[in-house]
Amino acid sequence: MISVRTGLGAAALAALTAIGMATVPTAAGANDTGLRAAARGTGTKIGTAVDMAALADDAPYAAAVAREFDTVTPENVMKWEAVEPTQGTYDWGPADDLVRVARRNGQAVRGHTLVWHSQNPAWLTEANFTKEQLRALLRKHIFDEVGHFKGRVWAWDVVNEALNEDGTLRDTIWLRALGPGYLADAFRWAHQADPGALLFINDYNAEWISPKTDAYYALVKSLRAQGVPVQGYGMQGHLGIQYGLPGDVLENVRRFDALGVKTAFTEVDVRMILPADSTKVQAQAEGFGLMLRACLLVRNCVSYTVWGFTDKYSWVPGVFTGEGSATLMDEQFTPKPAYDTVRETFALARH
Ligand code: 9MR
Repeated sequence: MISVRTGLGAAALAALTAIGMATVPTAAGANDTGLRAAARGTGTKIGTAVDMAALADDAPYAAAVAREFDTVTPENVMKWEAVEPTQGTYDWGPADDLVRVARRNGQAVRGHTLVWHSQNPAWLTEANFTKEQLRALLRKHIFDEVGHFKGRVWAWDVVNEALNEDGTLRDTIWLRALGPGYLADAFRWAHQADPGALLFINDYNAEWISPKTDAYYALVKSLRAQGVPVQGYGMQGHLGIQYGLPGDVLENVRRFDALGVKTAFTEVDVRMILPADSTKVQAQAEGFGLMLRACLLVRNCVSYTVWGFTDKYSWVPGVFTGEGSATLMDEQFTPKPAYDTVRETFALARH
């Protein structure tokens, strides 16, 4: 399953570089190959977040998950509030279902996420526990969850969204209880629980060069220098075309790549202010394309994951009022230009 990038051929590199900001022409006819086929041989897996209710109830959705993607990420069912809603009582059911489906489909699983400030169980509060107890709880959570899925999860988002926009550490229950050492501890515990899993740190607004990504880069560098088992860093990739598309994604990814860490785009979607029109949809395709191109142009970008592939189940309209159309396919699963861009960009990188 796990392929190692051996470097793009010179022709593929030249082709990718020459595309610049333009989108790739759409191939005529139906998508008889799909994204999964297009990504084969590039060293980069194509993935999606999966909505478990949709997977169970919507057959065309489930078929598309199997056809189009090499990896799956549980959109919600591996988060702490989902796996331990009552303290001491685990519910692994939905997450186990996803792992089973992935196995049947020959897909790798990206585990998401172990340490976060959000979607924690209601019982997990600072009022209920001392700092020492919180440290013990975090350690137990990581050992229990990573241990439960040992050998079945390819890569974990160990720590999610640890940074503020100004590059300081986010003030969370974990920073307050454990201090900044919680980052190294979390990775060490996860590595002990499953030495075979790839361990990622993950964040949003991480795609372009900024105070946040300068700090992100410095953090990854310093953790690695201390021997902390951080094998990769994630760029979530939630863009909105109304803000303009970042022109320095490749430059940013390259500096991390030079540290010898793996890159993953982990939650890509490109939203717009509704209603969508053909200009916006074209800009969206460029957004998907520029992130994938940056991924394919560095040595070690192991996966490019979209945060859902159809507008039918996207998180975006529920959170950003008046925005949407953020994914590769509309609500009827009709591919948009972004789908073709992703497919053709992968196809150019095959070697
Ligand atoms: O897509 C997820 C949505 O269904 C949840 O309600 C939400 C809760 O915070 O989390 C969403 O996924 C987030 C991911 O876990 C971390 N990065 C941002 C994603 C979008 O909010």
